[in-house]
Amino acid sequence: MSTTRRKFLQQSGLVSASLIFPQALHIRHTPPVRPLIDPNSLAQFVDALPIPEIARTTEYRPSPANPAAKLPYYRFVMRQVESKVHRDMKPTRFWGFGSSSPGPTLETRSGQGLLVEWVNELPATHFLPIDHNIHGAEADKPEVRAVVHLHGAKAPPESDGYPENWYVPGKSALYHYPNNQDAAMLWYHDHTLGINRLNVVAGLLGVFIVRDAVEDSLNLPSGKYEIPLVIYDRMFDEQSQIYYPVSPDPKAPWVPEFFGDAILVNGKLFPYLEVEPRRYRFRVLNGANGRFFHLSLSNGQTFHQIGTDQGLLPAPVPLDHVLVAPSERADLIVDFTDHAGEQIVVKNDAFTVMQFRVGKQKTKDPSSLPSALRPVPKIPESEAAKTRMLPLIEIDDLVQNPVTMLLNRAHWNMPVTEDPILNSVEIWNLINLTNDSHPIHLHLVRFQILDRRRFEPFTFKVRGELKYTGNPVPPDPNEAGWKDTVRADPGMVTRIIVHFEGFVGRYVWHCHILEHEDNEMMRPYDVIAAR
Ligand SMILES: [Cu+2]
Repeated sequence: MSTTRRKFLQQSGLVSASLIFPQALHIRHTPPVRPLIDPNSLAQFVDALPIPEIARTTEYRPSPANPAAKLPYYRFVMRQVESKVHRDMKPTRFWGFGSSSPGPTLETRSGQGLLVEWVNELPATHFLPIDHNIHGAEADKPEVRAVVHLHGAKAPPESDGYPENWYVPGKSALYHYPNNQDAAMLWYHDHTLGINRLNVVAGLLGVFIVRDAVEDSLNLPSGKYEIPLVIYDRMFDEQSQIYYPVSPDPKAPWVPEFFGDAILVNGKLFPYLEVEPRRYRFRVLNGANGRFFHLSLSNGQTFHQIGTDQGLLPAPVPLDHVLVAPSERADLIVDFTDHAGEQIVVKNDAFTVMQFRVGKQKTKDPSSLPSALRPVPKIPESEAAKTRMLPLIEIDDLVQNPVTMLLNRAHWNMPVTEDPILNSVEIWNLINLTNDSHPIHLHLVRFQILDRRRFEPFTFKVRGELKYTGNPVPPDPNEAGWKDTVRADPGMVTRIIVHFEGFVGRYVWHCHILEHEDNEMMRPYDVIAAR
């Protein structure tokens, strides 16, 4: 069947669904060589949800910023590991940190800097299909390369995991995270130019939590009642090994999106978690390459979102579904108090993700869900020193299959075009001329969403004029906090307002659909010193 994505959309009437859920798009892949495991053939809820261990250290080393001060030093080793995704599957080969994927969780407090030595002890060959046509992944580059970025961190440029700063097995990099930022759930993952999508699918990701006094004062569920849920999709062959699809052209195996049919939570397929009938705090991360999760509970109960990418919202937002784009975080409070003895399934639309088994025994719950969390003062638009017009573009071949995707019409290796001045405020207009929703992420900074507004793409393409066809739509209540990743929906101009704080230097901004990012949907940007 040679249906292209566009024709499929037109035929199926899925255009509007695809605006938010790009997995509704039809993607052209060649069939896998080996048959795949059908997750629906496996028993559900036979494995307990694993919770990544908290990293511990007793070692201190001098701070690069102030050698008189000593900072906790951690050594995280990237290596090939095996783990069972499901009771009835064979062990799966992963690339993890230490002995697991997701790797150990790092926890720290706001203002408590730390050092991580990210060590590459991966094997000499990659087990996923590299496309040597992709910029940065040419055949003369070593096959196995890695560099770690801490997503959401306000880190100096030399510790940000710049995609070209990759290194090979046997090498390491010592990064300094000052953590001068609010409590939030960050996450670390590979960011290597040209093979990022493959290294993350292989398993190079983990959670990093920053805490602060504001969070402490709220009496939220904590300790064993606060649980990270790292959710991503994979495909497995009948040997239980990770399968990553390829295009029909063996010389150019890149595929424009990856959607697996097996949804893993903390590395397990269909896990269950035994909970007490009380409040829990779930720190949800969408760690998928391209899948947007639209999560709900099978009993229809309402839950509350208290935080987003860069920490707490002004107030809890009651929800019965939550949409989480790749790399977005949702900090959720779920109250099981009235559900003793029930079994509640987490659904991703029609699909099963995991199960909560609520105990029958009543327990004390000293935690609270405050009605106000913290102020998030709006940055006034009048403070913006500059407004940038940044089109998101997809370039297709003659049969409308995507060939590459661009930000601001520029390729990775072209000169820097975004160069905000340190401590200045800018408004970025993300003008989406494609049919996909792109989760756009800026390194270093946090930002606020101003609005999204429908426009006429044709007029913009031909005359470069923005002709709006709708009214500005404010961000959803659960987006009305500090963000570092924003859905730029198709046919919309998404406006964000950014205060460029922290450090001068070179960073990147990119689409967090990793197949897009690897294929040119990433640009360097410079924070420059005021003259
Ligand atoms: Cu994208």
